[in-house]
Amino acid sequence: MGKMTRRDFLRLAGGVGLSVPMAMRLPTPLMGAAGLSPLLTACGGEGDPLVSPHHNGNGTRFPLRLPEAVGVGDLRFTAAPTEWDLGGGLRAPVWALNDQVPSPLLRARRGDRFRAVMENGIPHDLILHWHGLAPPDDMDGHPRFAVAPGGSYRYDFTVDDRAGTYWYHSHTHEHTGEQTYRGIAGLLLVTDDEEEALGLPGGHREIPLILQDRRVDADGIPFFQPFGPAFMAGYMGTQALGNGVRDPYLEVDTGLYRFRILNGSNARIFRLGLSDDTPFLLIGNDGGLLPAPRTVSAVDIAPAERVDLLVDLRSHPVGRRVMLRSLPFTLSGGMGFMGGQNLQGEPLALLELRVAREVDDATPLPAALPPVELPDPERAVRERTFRFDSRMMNHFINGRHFEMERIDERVPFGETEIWSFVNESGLPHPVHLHATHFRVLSRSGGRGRVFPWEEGRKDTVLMQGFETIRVAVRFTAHRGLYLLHCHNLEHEDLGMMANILVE
Ligand SMILES: [Cu+2]
Repeated sequence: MGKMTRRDFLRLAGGVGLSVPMAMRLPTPLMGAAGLSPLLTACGGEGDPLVSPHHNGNGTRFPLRLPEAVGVGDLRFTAAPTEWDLGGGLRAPVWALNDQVPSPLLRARRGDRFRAVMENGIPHDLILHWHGLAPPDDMDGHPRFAVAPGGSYRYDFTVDDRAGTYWYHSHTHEHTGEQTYRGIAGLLLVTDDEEEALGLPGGHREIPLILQDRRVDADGIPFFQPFGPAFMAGYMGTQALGNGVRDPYLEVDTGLYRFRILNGSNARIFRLGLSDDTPFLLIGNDGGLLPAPRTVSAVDIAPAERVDLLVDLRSHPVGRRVMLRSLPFTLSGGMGFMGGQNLQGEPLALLELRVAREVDDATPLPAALPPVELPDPERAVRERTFRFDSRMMNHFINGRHFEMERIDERVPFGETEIWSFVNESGLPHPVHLHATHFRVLSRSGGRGRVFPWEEGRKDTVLMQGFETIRVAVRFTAHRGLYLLHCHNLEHEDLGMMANILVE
């Protein structure tokens, strides 16, 4: 099984007119199921598989899976190719941890010791990253620690992170997109005393939800075969998955629900809204609870971003069906096409809520949230600028591709700095920083404002076309080599990533 090198990737990136021998270079025990025809069709033939009979909720829906959570004291993850039921017995080839898609739902308390062994049974190198946590650098999943097929990696660190909706996924250089897409990604929920004291909805009214899009063939089977435009816009499809289930529904009662939502897509941005205009009470994002709850009718969530939403269904009649949708939107800067179609911003039905039982639920809405410790821009001692540029299927930070051993920035531990992320193209980039959270100060150009879901602490911020985003940053957890990168996984895999040495 050949490892796809950067050169292969670039050759694929020239993929208009992709030949069969080239396509056969794709890594794949999974190739058989998807076959070559969807790829070839997508490259200009008739019957574009993007127009799938499975998308947008016109047909049968399938029950959302809500897996039991597991603790983090003694985990063993076995990564391996397997099959997964997408709903209704439609079995798809995946790469999974412990035969589960998404990967096992983890729950930790602040202060827990996190111990895990990852055994690599997929035909690629592999390493796992705990997205949003700030562990020591050799525990963070930097791609320099990726292990070969048959190898294993041991994690042992203390979860010293604020309560929040974190997640984990593959971070193998040049393969993050493919491995995450094929199934290696899961949620990691952290709680602490502060959060518990709020009495937020729990039990069956706390819904961990990973939203993803998939490109599927005529049988509804997802496949990962990026070609030309996907290396610019990122890899997108029109089949929505919720917790690994296609076109899911959830039976709910007339209560107050907490949805802890991750956009686990490679490239697609969702604008979340409910079909009957029930508002969201936004209480959290990437960095845990917000400084204050905010009522919003829609929330934008880019790949790797998370939102924590309360949805009050107490006045909904039994029998009502409400669709969580991605609403249509237009990108600032205007680019999102794939294969000639503009998928970014296309509407998508994500999860249908079916009100099935009437109950009395007296759970109070939180009037206030605990204070959030944030870096103070008044105390900044330095400014840095990171220019994100995309040209000819290539993606750069400050004019450079990622190199495993090159240190791109040296940042003093504990000092507050102002960083500017500058987008020099029309492509959207969700910018992600490891090892700490930042505070979004301003956005100029493009949408020109900071949104309610960007208050508090963030580890990923969406920078649309030609926007500049200023953030305050301070590393306070560990010294070591960490990463700043675009979380459009195709951009990341094509080198839009930089090494940050905290010293
Ligand atoms: Cu990007």
